[in-house]
Amino acid sequence: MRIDVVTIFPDYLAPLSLSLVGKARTAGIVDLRVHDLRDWTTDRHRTVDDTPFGGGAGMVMRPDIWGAALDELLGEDSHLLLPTPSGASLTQRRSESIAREDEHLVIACGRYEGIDARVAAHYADRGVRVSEFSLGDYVLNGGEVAALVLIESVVRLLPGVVGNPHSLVEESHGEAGLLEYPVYTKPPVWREAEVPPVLLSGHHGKVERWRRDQALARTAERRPDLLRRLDPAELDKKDRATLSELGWTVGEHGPVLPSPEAVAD
Ligand code: 6GU
Repeated sequence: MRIDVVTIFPDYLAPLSLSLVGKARTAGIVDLRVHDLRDWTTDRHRTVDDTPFGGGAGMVMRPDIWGAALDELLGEDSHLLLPTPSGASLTQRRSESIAREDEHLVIACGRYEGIDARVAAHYADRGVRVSEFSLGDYVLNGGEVAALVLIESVVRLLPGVVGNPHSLVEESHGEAGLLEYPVYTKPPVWREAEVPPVLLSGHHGKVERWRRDQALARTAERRPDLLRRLDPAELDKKDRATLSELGWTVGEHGPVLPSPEAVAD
């Protein structure tokens, strides 16, 4: 996969030489290049922004500078990604489809109040695949951290990057739609806290059941929104018993937590 990142802070992307992504680059699995947007400016001050039409606080990034950069970097089969707090949330399913389908990503990191809205519209009109994405419901100073997040989440899914592909299966936000169960290692007693005995039992079936129950309980507690989205066909009798103990019932469309009023009736 080829990835081009455009930013006014190329140094922000330095961590992409480290760890797993750094190794994927050295191994030739990903060809990643970081560009300074100011290289496409033509004035002495290398200006990339201007005041917003309609007034208001802050500055907006100029479409002409972005247009010059993106015309040069986008090819026939590129996917243009724009990190913005007003984008659709990045999910594991999105990262998986990018890792599976895209050959070339161009990530345009905005700063200030964002990039002139005509830029995304223009490339979409020209037939480029354009996606505005967000990391979540909070505001960052620019798209650089979001680019790091997107790249790490996609690159680790490329064939040959993660040593044991099985470790991609059971983790949180995997196909089961549940958060991951808690994990433990040696020593078996640490500051008087013991590892759950079932994990030392050597009984594979019991370990699997315990982990599934822990994943269900954690998801119910921390992410009830994810639990509601589970397909009831994926829930067996023991899953339903565990959920029932947690106060949930499995309806036609998935698990539901009866409201206190409904219980009182
Ligand atoms: Cl992608 N960009 C910015 N600036 N803020 C964010 C974000 C992105 N996602 C969440 N907050």
